[in-house]
Amino acid sequence: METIFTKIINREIPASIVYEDELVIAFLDITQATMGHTLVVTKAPYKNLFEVPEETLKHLFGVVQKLSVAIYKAFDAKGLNLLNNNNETAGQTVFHYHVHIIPRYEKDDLTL
Ligand code: DGP
Repeated sequence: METIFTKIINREIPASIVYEDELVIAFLDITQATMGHTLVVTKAPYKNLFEVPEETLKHLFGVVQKLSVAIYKAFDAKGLNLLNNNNETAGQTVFHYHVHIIPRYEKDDLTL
């Protein structure tokens, strides 16, 4: 099923894309829970963790690590959260697999 993230992948709606390869894409989250908040998304529209093939997940987490290091340094963050919500019960709102990279700053007042 087509999601808002598929529209970003297909360049049907704009996003600040920071990385892309054949399997994944990364762009700034529209909410910017903190400065630099980024989503790493599978290009295929898997709904959640339970649907993602292991090889794709391994690749995605390699990208998550590299981007986390780059974002941490670029924004001079003091900490960093990775977050992945699976299903509505767990707070998922876009049903297209993604991992949040959320840089943390002193006194940023974010509660996860
Ligand atoms: P989750 O609740 O884990 O499913 O997170 C979905 C995130 O997607 C949420 O933090 C807001 C973000 N988001 C929703 N629509 C858009 C959009 O059109 N563009 C961008 N860049 N982010 C979006």
